[in-house]
Amino acid sequence: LPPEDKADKSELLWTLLTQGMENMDRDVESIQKHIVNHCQFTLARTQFNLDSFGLYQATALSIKDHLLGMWNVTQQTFTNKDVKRVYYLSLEFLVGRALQNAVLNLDIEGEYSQALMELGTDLEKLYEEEKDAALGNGGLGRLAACFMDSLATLDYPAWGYGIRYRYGMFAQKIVDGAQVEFPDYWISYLNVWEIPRIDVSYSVRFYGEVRVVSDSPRVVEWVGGEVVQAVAYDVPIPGYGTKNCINLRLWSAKPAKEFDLQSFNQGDYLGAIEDRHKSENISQVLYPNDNTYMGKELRLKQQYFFVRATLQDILRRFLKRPREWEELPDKVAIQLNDTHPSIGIVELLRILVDEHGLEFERAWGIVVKSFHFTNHTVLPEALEKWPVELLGHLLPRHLDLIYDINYRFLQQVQAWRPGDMDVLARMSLIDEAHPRSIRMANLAIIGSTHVNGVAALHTQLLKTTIFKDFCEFFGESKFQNKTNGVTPRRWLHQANPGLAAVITSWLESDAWIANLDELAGLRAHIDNPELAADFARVKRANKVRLAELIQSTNGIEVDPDALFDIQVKRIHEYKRQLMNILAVIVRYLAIKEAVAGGASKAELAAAFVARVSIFAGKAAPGYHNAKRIIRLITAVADVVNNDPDVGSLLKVVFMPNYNVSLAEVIFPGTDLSEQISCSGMEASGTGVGKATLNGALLICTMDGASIEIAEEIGHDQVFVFGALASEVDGLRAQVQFNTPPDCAPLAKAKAAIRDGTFGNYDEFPLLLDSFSGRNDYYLINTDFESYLDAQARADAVYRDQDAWLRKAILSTAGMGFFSSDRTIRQYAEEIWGVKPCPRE
Ligand code: Z16
Repeated sequence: LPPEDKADKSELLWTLLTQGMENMDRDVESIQKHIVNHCQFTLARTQFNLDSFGLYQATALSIKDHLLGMWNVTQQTFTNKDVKRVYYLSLEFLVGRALQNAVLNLDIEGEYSQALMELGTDLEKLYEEEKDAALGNGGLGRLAACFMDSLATLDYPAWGYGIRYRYGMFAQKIVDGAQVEFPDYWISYLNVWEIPRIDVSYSVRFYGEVRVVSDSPRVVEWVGGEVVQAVAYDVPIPGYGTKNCINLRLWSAKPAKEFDLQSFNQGDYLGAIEDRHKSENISQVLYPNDNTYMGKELRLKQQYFFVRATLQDILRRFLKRPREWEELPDKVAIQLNDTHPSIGIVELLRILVDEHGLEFERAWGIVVKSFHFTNHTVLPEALEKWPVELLGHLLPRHLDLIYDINYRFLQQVQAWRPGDMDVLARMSLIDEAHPRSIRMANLAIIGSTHVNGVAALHTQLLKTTIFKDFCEFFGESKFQNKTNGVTPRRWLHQANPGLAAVITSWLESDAWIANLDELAGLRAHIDNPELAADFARVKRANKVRLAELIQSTNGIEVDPDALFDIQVKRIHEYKRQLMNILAVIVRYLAIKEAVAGGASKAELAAAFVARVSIFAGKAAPGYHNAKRIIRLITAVADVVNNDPDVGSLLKVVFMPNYNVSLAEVIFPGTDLSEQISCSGMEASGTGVGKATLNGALLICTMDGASIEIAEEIGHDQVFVFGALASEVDGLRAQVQFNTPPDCAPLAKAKAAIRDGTFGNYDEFPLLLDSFSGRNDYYLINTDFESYLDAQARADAVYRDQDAWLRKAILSTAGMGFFSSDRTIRQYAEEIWGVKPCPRE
């Protein structure tokens, strides 16, 4: 506290607050008292109504108290040192469960485990009581969560900002083989991890009009419309091996403080109350689209609501000391996670010009220096383009400013390439096609200092294709690569305690948890059969655990010794789950043919490696073809799993409701990880890192992060196939203008679907049409035989378990580079200019 705030408080209060919970006792007895206190006084439960969920909550509350002590001192340190902070702005944070993560990061699992055992319960069981915080769709949202873990662990002065959706990612059930969505009402009665900050609240305006206050100097104000209130909810994020604890601030929409007195006075009391509550809609629900843009007004409202509250909060913190506006980029770096928060660029400009009277060019200079932008996709259907009319209606002043920005920018472009009207049309913030729309990626590029892609190939594609003009205009140095990583705390230490223990014992140190490069030390033991035996034992145990889960959720019995072949991720045509299931059909038909030809059990076993094909992932509710793919997978599973000819040679499993917690069970039990996107289309992929870290082998195209992973772990470890990104355009043209026939195995698989082998569902003809002949945009036919060949190579290696284990160990050993700690350090040093700020 600054001295003047301290003045009216007693010395005793000051001392107690400073000591706070900082040095909370970590002994078993204190932990027990602390938990029981929360049972009695926070939750008001007694021995008569204390269930496991209550005990989980009390345990989590006691852990949160530890975190808050750390949190307070961390924040005070950042303030006292007046360091530059980084703000990570993301519409998504796919955090998952928090209890075990916090317990492990605090290194207090032993004490809690014993404390609870003596209270007659099992800490591991309590972990399972927690609902996932699923405030994200997939890769982009989980990346944000991994980044928060790394930012805290590396002591960076960072804040995350997001939205506190009441309904997170929908829950997926499979009903009659098809996806059905259910609401994820995750904050049921008390979210133990959050601190409501009713005092931290900002107003946000929508609609209304722009009024000219004076002509010269030109002063305008934005008035009228609707006003809602954003209230902060803080979630503490602990680091590993540090006493730093950073903050994730999530905004929730509430009715405005300045409610419409008039309608109250006109006597429409109930109507007025109703209107007030409509404002809460804004933070109700996460839009469930991954890699597709949906131009809904409510989504733009969410985006603006989010950046308006966040920027007010950032500026309030910045202005706590007397400052020049030019210092803003020295104290603040704002990272935009995709274009979703990019209207923030215009909002900061508006604040500086309209609210603080800065001249336009001066304000724009400060804005550009403060923002940085990450792109996560080259798919055209995912790029946000807001219709001019929609944006202008909701945010009239912002549309004016976008025109102003564009006018000045296009003048520069014109000076750069005089007479080139095409380049002007391409680089303009306005797409003139009907309906006219604002290209948010163009806005994010010209409003930021750095733009980055998320893997080497992806960044290269940005520079040479969709952002080529901008790269030439601004120069290459503005465009950087930051290859994605995953946090080894959640994805190895927490998810795979067995493998973590093996690694720690062979490296004779657990330093790898905070420095993943240490994994390379495993290579020194690669010829030691005992290491292979340890790897094999752990993998088998993890496969048994996964098999038990499959048994209980799907009712399917699978053999833990079979090859577990796994593709888990959002369902998308470019990710080609369809190609995977078609290859499964080919395998099934081959088994059937062998049986029909009279093959004996032994001959079958010699011809086929026993496999379990596991799928999981959600389809966006409006994405029909993705839902059809799920329908096909479940239909194939029904037939294959119940075919006595097949037995345990092949099982097909679609696990419902893929989420972070399920991923924590699946990746440790994976033998073969499918990363089979059409080349050039998966920006990075992050599941690939989680599987490989856990000793899975990769079957993959040369796409996204797989390329760099193959390089790091050694190409020998990887089953590569398919067209290269550089070949895709040419091959597509060929498919279009000189359509090749289906290759024989693909033709067979399609024929089996068509002739009803897997049932006669309406969806199947539509699905088949969607990728047949000239429609094969994702090059399934083109890559199919090469894919089957890669699968055959995987089978051959799996038969030689020593060879397989060697590759598995080398896979894990080479993953040091793919820690999100490395990624975050690169962002900090090469983009943000922030330094670690450990607590005093
Ligand atoms: C998303 O999850 C991704 C991209 C995007 O435009 C929107 C969403 Cl919601 C994914 C990419 O598809 C994936 O390749 C990448 O690994 C991930 O973002 C994180 O960068």
